[in-house]
Amino acid sequence: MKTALITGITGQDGSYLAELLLEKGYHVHGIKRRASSFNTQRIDHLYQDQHQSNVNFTLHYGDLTDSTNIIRIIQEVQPDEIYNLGAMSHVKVSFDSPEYVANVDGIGTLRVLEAVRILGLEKKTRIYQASTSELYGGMPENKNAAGFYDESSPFYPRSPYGAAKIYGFWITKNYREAYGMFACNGILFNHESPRRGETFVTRKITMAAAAIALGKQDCLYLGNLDALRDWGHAKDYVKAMWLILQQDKPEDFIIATGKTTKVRDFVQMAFAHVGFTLRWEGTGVDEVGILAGVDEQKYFEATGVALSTLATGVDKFEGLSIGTILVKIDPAYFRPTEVDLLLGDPTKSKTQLSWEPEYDLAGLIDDMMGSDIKLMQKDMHLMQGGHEVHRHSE
Ligand code: NDP
Ligand code: GDR
Repeated sequence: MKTALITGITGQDGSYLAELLLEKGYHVHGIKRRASSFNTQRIDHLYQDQHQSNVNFTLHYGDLTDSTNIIRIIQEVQPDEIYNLGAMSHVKVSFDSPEYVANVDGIGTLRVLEAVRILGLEKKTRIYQASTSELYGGMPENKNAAGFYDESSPFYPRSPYGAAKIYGFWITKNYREAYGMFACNGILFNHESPRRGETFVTRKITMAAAAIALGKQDCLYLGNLDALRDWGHAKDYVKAMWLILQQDKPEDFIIATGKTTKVRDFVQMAFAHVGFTLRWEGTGVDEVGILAGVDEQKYFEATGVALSTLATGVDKFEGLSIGTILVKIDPAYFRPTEVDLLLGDPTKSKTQLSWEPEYDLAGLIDDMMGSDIKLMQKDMHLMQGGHEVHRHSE
């Protein structure tokens, strides 16, 4: 049985990767942070009582800012593979706590690599480092002739997060070259899922579209609608992480779909899932998305609710009718420096890893919307039963 250690196991990717490795027969160890309330919702279904026999899922308390704890856990676990996914991963928030992000996302990577070296595990333990398309910074002049970022495109990070992750990238490459370690960077472009954190733009949109369609929220406030992202599904991307560590020699790989979409169009597609068409009016901070039409059949298929009155202007839900403003701009979501466009070239991963994603953008949005409609309906049942449910759209 192979043994893997995942930092960031409580996050979106950590949870899918843990499922994948368990399916493959690994003993999966994960590092979780101590928090004042539970932060293990994404992996609670994997929990195992450690007193049982045949345990193959084990959690350890720890933090990437604490070398002593990283060394101790790696010594105890003696992992064949380490997936370093732990990070403060929100680009906008990294402008608020840049030093912390440098410590966790940058130096945290060094702590993992150095622990493996200190423990003499350089030849045993393979290391995957969660690198990111944010390294490219969306600089147009750095795209290749075909208009993509590829493994040889220059980096130009545009946030404290990107700057911290570039250190993680280079120190991983350096430990590979200096000490012959099997340490690889996966340069992953944006990937999303029903488990995506609620403050990333895709999840914020799908939760809001579901809540608005069910009459539970009035309006969705967003920042830059013109940003372009290469969005894939996290379930597909964790398969690539595993493949990267199964190769004969350590290398860095881009994982991307090779297609890019504007935030505005993602909004349109999410609302289309519930049969809503949006019309955009105004420019800049005054741009708004207005409800222009409703396909009742699609609404019924998505929500199970027959909506015979909304399209004729008789409000099914208070305040929601054709012409209602559903999307507004809040400049608070603008970033001091923005990454305008990301588009990755997955040729190397497709040819060398034989990696093929199962989801396209439409499939990803269906998955997220289906899940968020169920979530909102569950909230509404609880509220009808007299329970308090609080969700805030940050
Ligand atoms: P999430 O934000 O969902 O998860 C981050 C994980 O890191 C959580 O488990 C979090 O713990 C943990 N973590 C945060 N701070 C620390 C710390 N100080 N010590 C130990 N663990 C910590 O991110 P994703 O799952 O989306 O991403 C996984 C990795 O991939 C991250 O490194 C991210 O930067 C990178 N990445 C993500 C992409 C994406 O599109 N999703 C694209 C490219 C790279 P807790 O649950 O307690 O907060
Ligand atoms: P990103 O993801 O910064 O690409 O980083 P995010 O979903 O936060 O933003 C994508 C784009 O949408 C624009 N945007 C908004 N973003 C948020 N969060 N909230 C809003 O209201 C909003 N309105 C518009 C942003 O300006 C941006 O252009 C993600 C993270 O997972 C990183 O950890 C990872 O490394 C990169 O993807 C690849």
